[in-house]
Amino acid sequence: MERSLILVKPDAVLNGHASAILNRIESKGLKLIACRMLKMDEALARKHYAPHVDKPFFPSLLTYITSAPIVAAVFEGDNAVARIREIMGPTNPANAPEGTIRKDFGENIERNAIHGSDSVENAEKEIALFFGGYEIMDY
Ligand code: IDP
Ligand code: MG
Repeated sequence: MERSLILVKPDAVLNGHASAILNRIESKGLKLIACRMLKMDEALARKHYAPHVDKPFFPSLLTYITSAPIVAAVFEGDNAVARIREIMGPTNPANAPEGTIRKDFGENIERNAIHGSDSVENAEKEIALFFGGYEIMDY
């Protein structure tokens, strides 16, 4: 069964939308199999966003993503990666369709409420990064 990692980002946690965002995914039939709350530090952010470290927006992204707690979760289901990307909407909330998480909870292209893995391969890497040494449920 396919798995995907999501992060409820600092803006959404600060605005009190963490459980609403998890519910958007759970209510579409994806199974919650791991969940933890943490504050990302710079080292974790640099690993998670490795493809973006040389981009002009990275310094701002680093400040933002380490600024407040996040909720990390793993969901499981058929086509979990693609289905969650669809439920999230595109990177920029301004371009996101009605009813997507980023449309309803995102503030701007940076503070866009949620991260979701973009491929099965990256999902496995991201799950190892956030849940290495933590329990993932089988039920
Ligand atoms: P994704 O989260 O939709 O996969 P990516 O291109 O992988 O988008 O970018 C990772 C994160 O970096 C975005 O979710 C957003 O928080 C931030 N980001 C991406 N592009 C920009 C930008 O042009 N300006 C500011 N922040 C950005
Ligand atoms: Mg991405």
